[in-house]
Amino acid sequence: MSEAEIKPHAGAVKFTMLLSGLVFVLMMALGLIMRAAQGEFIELDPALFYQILTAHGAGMVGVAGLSGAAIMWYFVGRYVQLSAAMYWAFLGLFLLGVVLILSAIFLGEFGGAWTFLFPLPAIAGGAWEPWAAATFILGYVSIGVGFLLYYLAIGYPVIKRYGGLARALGWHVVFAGADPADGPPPTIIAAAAVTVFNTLGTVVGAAVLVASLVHLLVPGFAVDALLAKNAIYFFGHVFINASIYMAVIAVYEIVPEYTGRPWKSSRPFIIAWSAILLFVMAVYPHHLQQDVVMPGWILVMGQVVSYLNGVPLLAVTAFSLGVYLHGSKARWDLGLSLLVLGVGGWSIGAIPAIIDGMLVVNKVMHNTQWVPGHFHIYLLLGEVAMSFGFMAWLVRKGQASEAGMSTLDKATFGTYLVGAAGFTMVFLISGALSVPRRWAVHLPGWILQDRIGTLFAALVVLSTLALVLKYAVGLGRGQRS
Ligand code: HEM
Ligand SMILES: [Cu+2]
Repeated sequence: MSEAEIKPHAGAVKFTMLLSGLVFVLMMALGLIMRAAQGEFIELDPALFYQILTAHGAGMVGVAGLSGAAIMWYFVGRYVQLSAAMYWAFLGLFLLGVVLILSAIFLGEFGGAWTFLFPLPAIAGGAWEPWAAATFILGYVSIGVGFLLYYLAIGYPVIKRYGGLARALGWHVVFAGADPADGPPPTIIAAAAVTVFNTLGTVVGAAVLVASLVHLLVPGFAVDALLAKNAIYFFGHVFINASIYMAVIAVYEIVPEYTGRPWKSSRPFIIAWSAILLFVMAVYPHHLQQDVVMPGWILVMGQVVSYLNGVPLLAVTAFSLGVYLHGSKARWDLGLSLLVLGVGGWSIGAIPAIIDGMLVVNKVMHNTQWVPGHFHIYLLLGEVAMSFGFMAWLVRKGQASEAGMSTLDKATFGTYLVGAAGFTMVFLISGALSVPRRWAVHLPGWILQDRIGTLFAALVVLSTLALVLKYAVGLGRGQRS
């Protein structure tokens, strides 16, 4: 499909990315406020801290999903005809969900965290009314329905065009000996895999949301708390990982413009994506390793799959990226730098995640800041970096190979890198020193680290603001021919 044919989608995607960029900055500002409050730079009512924590968690996970979805839409649109109406329906439901969630938190004072862990929304101890929790849950339902429409809008034309789901995943190449050249492009393989696992994740999420909602309205309606926790973490783990797996498509599509070497659907690539499809779902019990009532084999599976989970990621994406870049004449600009940073940060962030997935470590680390430490690495230095890399590429001047990097670009990139690396390292160090996560008020001995973390966070907010401004100015100027 030619560039001209995807133009109508490009407008919707560019608008979504502008929205995402603004929400990223806004939610980062909320994060900065929380960190500054922990460090006693400012005073914050603990009730408000938990509302902000809820808004930051739900908002960030949501906008990571949104930006990832926009990226995947943009590139899948290169291969199949997509329905613009479906995209707007998705975006409309998403925004409706945002309004409901923000009302629940800031009007209804809901502070039960983005994980809405059962039965917390219903037993608020007077902190919020049941309607606030119900509104929060309805907001999630709206976003969930939006995502189901989105995956339908991608899955149906992909399956039709490539002759079935198995072929879209490239299985005829691996199992039936077809030539890899006859396989689908990397974007389609990734899109097919994400469509399968995130549809399953969203459906499981919807089921536990509805059960929680009924429980709120009819308190006599009993839900098995352990089952609900399994469902919530299956959904939460799969959803946030899907955001990165969608965003990485930008790497497959854009990096070849710089290196002049197309990203190939080799057999290892196809096998790795099928492995991801299984692992991303099988690994979720690493969130339940403190639940001693869980069957032992499930927890052991969570640990073992945690090890395996990193392999396709590193082998396929990080290693191939290195090979494609090595010895190529790629000229570095802001877009390429951020995309490469995204893959690097994602891979590095997997290491503390694997460590936390080990039962013996999890016993002592799980409710410490080690956890926000590891996931802020692969989100800030992973998904977010990829999203801003895609945005920088969208508004680049001239051909990818001609652009280069201005002094301002270098300063912005450097500040973001130092800020995000420092901010996440401080979380990891605090976690290793057993500072608990999700505490509004910190003990005197933790304040120094909190303050250092706050300063690094300020660098992240500043440089992200610069990235959004550059993108907005670039959009205003009208894009490349
Ligand atoms: C300047 C950037 C950021 C700052 C300053 C920041 C700050 C924070 C802080 C202070 C917490 C609470 C830590 C604790 O438990 O003690 C937190 C939690 C969290 N952050 Fe961020 N963050 C930033 C960026 C992001 C990004 C980019 C994402 C995702 C795309 C994200 C997702 C989350 C999530 C999911 C939580 C967990 C909420 C919970 O425990 O319920 N953050 N963040
Ligand atoms: Cu997980």
